[in-house]
Amino acid sequence: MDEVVVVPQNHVDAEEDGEDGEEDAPEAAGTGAKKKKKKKPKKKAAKTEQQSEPPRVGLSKIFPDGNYPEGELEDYRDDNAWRTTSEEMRYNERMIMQDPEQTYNNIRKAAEVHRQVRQYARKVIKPGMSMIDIADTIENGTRALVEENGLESGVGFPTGLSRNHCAAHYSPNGGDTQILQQGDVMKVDFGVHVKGRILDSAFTLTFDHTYDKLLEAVRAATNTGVREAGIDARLGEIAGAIQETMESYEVEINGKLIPVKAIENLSGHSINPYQIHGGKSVCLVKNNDQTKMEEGEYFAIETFGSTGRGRVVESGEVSHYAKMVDAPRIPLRLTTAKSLLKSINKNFGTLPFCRRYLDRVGESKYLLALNHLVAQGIVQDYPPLCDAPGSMTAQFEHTLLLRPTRKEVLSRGDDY
Ligand code: HZT
Ligand code: MN
Ligand code: MN
Repeated sequence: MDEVVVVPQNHVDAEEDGEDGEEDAPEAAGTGAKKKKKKKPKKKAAKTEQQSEPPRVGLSKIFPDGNYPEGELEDYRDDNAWRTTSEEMRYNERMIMQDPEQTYNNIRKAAEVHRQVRQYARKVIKPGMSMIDIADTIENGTRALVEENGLESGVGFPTGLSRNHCAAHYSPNGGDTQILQQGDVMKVDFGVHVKGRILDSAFTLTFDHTYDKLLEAVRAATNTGVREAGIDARLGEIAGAIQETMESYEVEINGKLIPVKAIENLSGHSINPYQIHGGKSVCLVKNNDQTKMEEGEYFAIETFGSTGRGRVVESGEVSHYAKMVDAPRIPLRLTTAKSLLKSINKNFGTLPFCRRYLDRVGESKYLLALNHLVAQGIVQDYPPLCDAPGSMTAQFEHTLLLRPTRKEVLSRGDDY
């Protein structure tokens, strides 16, 4: 268990103890866009507090004016280039920023939480740690920084810690004893939400260099997807561009060259308030989907590369669940299922949850009831998704927003 950390009151600003070779100040700016030089100590930003280690300082303390950093901005191209300077589009955005339900500050706060939590996660996650300790590290950081408050703000979905041939949707259940290994390729996929705006972003961790090329392929493929996304962009064409980037890479394993494959049955997705899958899917292989991205939509652009078949199947014990957004409202005869559903409604609504989250809100011996809710079509289960045993899979994922004036890559950081 983590201890509560006292916030340092008289912190030394990194700019003041200007020793060369020092780490940068911890306030991770969203992008490289406004990177500040630290040569000349200029007027300091009036920051009252800085982040602690482990991260436990709520972001409203670090950004007291309530304005969170913008993500990486990208102008639209070609037929949409006019949008960036359009007076009408800029007016639309001012209106959106004034509406507390619509303002980009919600998702930007979630994005800043993600950057700060993952910066710490990248530093402390090491082989030998248990999967439960890793999940707790990420989730305790998220809950503190986002200032968790019922359904108003908190964890966006279960922390995915899928390893090796498993690509997605493994999170440890209570009692899991698995330990992270030196040779593992682990996808760290976690979510943060503020007023239902879900920030969904993922990266891949390795502890030696064997799979560097695999990670490079997937990082590049995700960046291709981010670049090709835009208002009126067709989902099938984005997929083709992702596949082309991914499959231009190969990785050498034991002296053998293995082509990197885009996993054909995984996809990115649009995101609606309190709904992780908003209805549109961005596949990773070329297809004829003519569906277009539209103004105002949020998208999780995620790609997965594999040294195996490039196809996943459901495998292993389920951890992830979510109440269906259009769940049938049927009378439940099983009283344990009825009571569990009440607890799900109260604690998660339609946000995805996992068995550990049921444990922590005081539920126990709920498996029969939970399976009943799944069988009734009220709750959906999301089993782990794995390629062939012995293969390796990697993932990178960003959340972006198609603003009227330009694209904003919310989750971009200095790491990916
Ligand atoms: C489902 C359950 C969760 C959405 C993608 C994803 C993690 O594979 C349409 C396209 C969290 C997320 C999701 F608990 N899934 N992103 N990050 N998993 S998905 C999907 O089910 S549905 C992709
Ligand atoms: Mn994700
Ligand atoms: Mn996603």
